Amino acid sequence: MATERTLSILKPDATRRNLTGKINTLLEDAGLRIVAQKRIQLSRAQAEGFYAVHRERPFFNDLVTFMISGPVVVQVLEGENAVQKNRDVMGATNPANAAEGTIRKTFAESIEANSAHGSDSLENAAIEIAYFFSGIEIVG
Ligand code: IDP
Ligand code: MG
Repeated sequence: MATERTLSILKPDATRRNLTGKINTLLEDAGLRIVAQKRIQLSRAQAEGFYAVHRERPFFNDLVTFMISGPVVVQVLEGENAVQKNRDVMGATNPANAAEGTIRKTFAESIEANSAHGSDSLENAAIEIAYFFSGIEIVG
Protein backbone atom coordinates (compact mmCIF):
# COMPACT_ATOMS: atom_id res chain seq x y z
CA MET A 1 0.00 0.00 0.00
CA ALA A 2 1.16 3.47 -0.82
CA THR A 3 1.39 6.54 1.33
CA GLU A 4 -1.56 8.76 0.39
CA ARG A 5 -2.97 12.15 1.29
CA THR A 6 -6.66 12.85 1.82
CA LEU A 7 -8.75 15.88 2.69
CA SER A 8 -10.59 15.93 6.02
CA ILE A 9 -13.02 18.55 7.29
CA LEU A 10 -14.16 18.79 10.89
CA LYS A 11 -17.66 20.18 10.37
CA PRO A 12 -19.44 23.03 12.23
CA ASP A 13 -21.21 20.66 14.64
CA ALA A 14 -17.76 19.51 15.79
CA THR A 15 -16.21 22.96 16.18
CA ARG A 16 -19.34 24.23 17.96
CA ARG A 17 -19.08 21.46 20.58
CA ASN A 18 -15.28 21.88 20.98
CA LEU A 19 -14.60 18.36 19.71
CA THR A 20 -11.72 18.98 17.31
CA GLY A 21 -9.08 17.61 19.69
CA LYS A 22 -11.03 14.44 20.44
CA ILE A 23 -11.58 13.83 16.71
CA ASN A 24 -7.91 14.50 15.93
CA THR A 25 -6.99 11.91 18.56
CA LEU A 26 -9.08 9.27 16.75
CA LEU A 27 -7.42 10.20 13.44
CA GLU A 28 -3.91 10.11 14.90
CA ASP A 29 -4.53 6.89 16.84
CA ALA A 30 -5.51 5.28 13.50
CA GLY A 31 -2.09 6.18 12.09
CA LEU A 32 -3.10 9.25 10.11
CA ARG A 33 -0.74 12.22 10.32
CA ILE A 34 -2.15 15.77 10.19
CA VAL A 35 0.27 17.38 7.72
CA ALA A 36 -1.78 20.58 7.24
CA GLN A 37 -4.61 22.10 9.22
CA LYS A 38 -6.48 25.41 9.42
CA ARG A 39 -9.70 26.72 10.93
CA ILE A 40 -11.76 28.74 8.47
CA GLN A 41 -15.24 30.15 7.98
CA LEU A 42 -16.55 29.05 4.58
CA SER A 43 -18.57 31.45 2.48
CA ARG A 44 -21.71 30.14 0.75
CA ALA A 45 -19.93 30.25 -2.61
CA GLN A 46 -16.95 28.32 -1.23
CA ALA A 47 -19.19 25.63 0.29
CA GLU A 48 -21.24 25.35 -2.90
CA GLY A 49 -18.03 24.97 -4.89
CA PHE A 50 -16.71 22.27 -2.60
CA TYR A 51 -19.95 20.26 -2.75
CA ALA A 52 -20.66 20.96 -6.45
CA VAL A 53 -20.92 17.20 -7.16
CA HIS A 54 -23.98 17.12 -4.87
CA ARG A 55 -25.69 20.10 -6.51
CA GLU A 56 -28.63 17.99 -7.76
CA ARG A 57 -29.15 16.13 -4.46
CA PRO A 58 -32.27 17.14 -2.47
CA PHE A 59 -30.20 17.95 0.61
CA PHE A 60 -27.73 20.27 -1.19
CA ASN A 61 -29.06 23.61 0.07
CA ASP A 62 -29.44 22.38 3.64
CA LEU A 63 -25.95 20.89 3.53
CA VAL A 64 -24.41 24.16 2.34
CA THR A 65 -26.32 26.14 4.99
CA PHE A 66 -25.05 23.74 7.66
CA MET A 67 -21.46 23.90 6.41
CA ILE A 68 -21.43 27.70 6.72
CA SER A 69 -23.22 27.76 10.11
CA GLY A 70 -19.87 28.01 11.92
CA PRO A 71 -16.16 27.50 11.43
CA VAL A 72 -14.70 24.30 10.04
CA VAL A 73 -11.24 22.79 10.40
CA VAL A 74 -9.81 21.66 7.08
CA GLN A 75 -6.97 19.18 7.20
CA VAL A 76 -4.67 17.14 5.02
CA LEU A 77 -4.15 13.66 6.44
CA GLU A 78 -1.23 11.50 5.35
CA GLY A 79 -0.58 7.82 5.83
CA GLU A 80 -0.72 4.33 4.39
CA ASN A 81 -3.98 3.95 2.47
CA ALA A 82 -5.08 7.30 3.93
CA VAL A 83 -8.20 7.78 1.80
CA GLN A 84 -9.85 4.52 2.85
CA LYS A 85 -8.41 4.65 6.37
CA ASN A 86 -10.01 8.05 6.99
CA ARG A 87 -13.34 6.76 5.62
CA ASP A 88 -13.05 3.81 8.03
CA VAL A 89 -12.30 6.06 11.02
CA MET A 90 -15.22 8.37 10.10
CA GLY A 91 -17.76 5.57 9.71
CA ALA A 92 -20.97 5.53 7.68
CA THR A 93 -22.57 8.80 6.52
CA ASN A 94 -25.60 8.16 8.73
CA PRO A 95 -24.38 7.81 12.34
CA ALA A 96 -27.19 5.31 12.95
CA ASN A 97 -25.35 2.96 10.58
CA ALA A 98 -21.80 3.77 11.71
CA ALA A 99 -19.66 1.21 13.52
CA GLU A 100 -18.78 1.52 17.20
CA GLY A 101 -15.73 3.67 17.86
CA THR A 102 -15.97 5.65 14.63
CA ILE A 103 -16.06 9.46 14.60
CA ARG A 104 -19.63 9.57 13.36
CA LYS A 105 -20.94 6.90 15.74
CA THR A 106 -19.25 8.64 18.66
CA PHE A 107 -19.91 12.29 17.84
CA ALA A 108 -22.35 12.90 14.96
CA GLU A 109 -25.65 14.59 15.68
CA SER A 110 -27.48 13.50 12.49
CA ILE A 111 -26.95 12.29 8.92
CA GLU A 112 -26.30 15.94 7.98
CA ALA A 113 -24.39 17.17 11.05
CA ASN A 114 -22.07 14.18 10.98
CA SER A 115 -18.90 15.85 12.31
CA ALA A 116 -16.43 14.96 9.56
CA HIS A 117 -15.83 14.91 5.83
CA GLY A 118 -13.32 12.64 4.09
CA SER A 119 -12.42 12.40 0.42
CA ASP A 120 -13.95 9.34 -1.27
CA SER A 121 -11.14 8.56 -3.76
CA LEU A 122 -7.49 9.39 -4.35
CA GLU A 123 -8.48 11.43 -7.39
CA ASN A 124 -11.01 13.51 -5.43
CA ALA A 125 -8.54 13.84 -2.55
CA ALA A 126 -6.09 15.66 -4.83
CA ILE A 127 -8.84 17.97 -6.11
CA GLU A 128 -10.17 18.69 -2.59
CA ILE A 129 -6.72 19.27 -1.09
CA ALA A 130 -5.95 21.79 -3.85
CA TYR A 131 -9.27 23.54 -3.12
CA PHE A 132 -8.06 24.53 0.35
CA PHE A 133 -4.25 24.29 0.49
CA SER A 134 -1.25 25.42 -1.46
CA GLY A 135 1.78 23.16 -1.63
CA ILE A 136 3.84 25.11 0.90
CA GLU A 137 1.09 24.80 3.53
CA ILE A 138 1.45 21.01 3.57
CA VAL A 139 4.37 19.80 5.68
CA GLY A 140 4.77 16.04 5.63
P1 IDP B 1 -20.01 11.20 2.89
O1 IDP B 1 -19.73 12.50 3.64
O2 IDP B 1 -20.10 10.03 3.83
O3 IDP B 1 -19.04 10.98 1.76
P2 IDP B 1 -21.97 12.01 0.87
O4 IDP B 1 -23.00 11.10 0.27
O5 IDP B 1 -20.81 12.41 0.04
O6 IDP B 1 -21.48 11.33 2.25
O7 IDP B 1 -22.75 13.31 1.37
C1 IDP B 1 -22.04 14.48 1.71
C2 IDP B 1 -22.64 15.04 2.99
O8 IDP B 1 -23.98 15.43 2.75
C3 IDP B 1 -22.74 14.06 4.16
O9 IDP B 1 -21.54 13.91 4.89
C4 IDP B 1 -23.83 14.70 4.99
O10 IDP B 1 -23.33 15.82 5.75
C5 IDP B 1 -24.77 15.22 3.91
N1 IDP B 1 -25.81 14.23 3.58
C6 IDP B 1 -25.68 13.06 2.89
N2 IDP B 1 -26.85 12.42 2.76
C7 IDP B 1 -27.77 13.21 3.38
C8 IDP B 1 -29.18 13.08 3.58
O11 IDP B 1 -29.83 12.11 3.17
N3 IDP B 1 -29.78 14.10 4.27
C9 IDP B 1 -29.10 15.18 4.74
N4 IDP B 1 -27.77 15.35 4.56
C10 IDP B 1 -27.11 14.36 3.90
MG1 MG C 1 -18.75 12.17 0.07
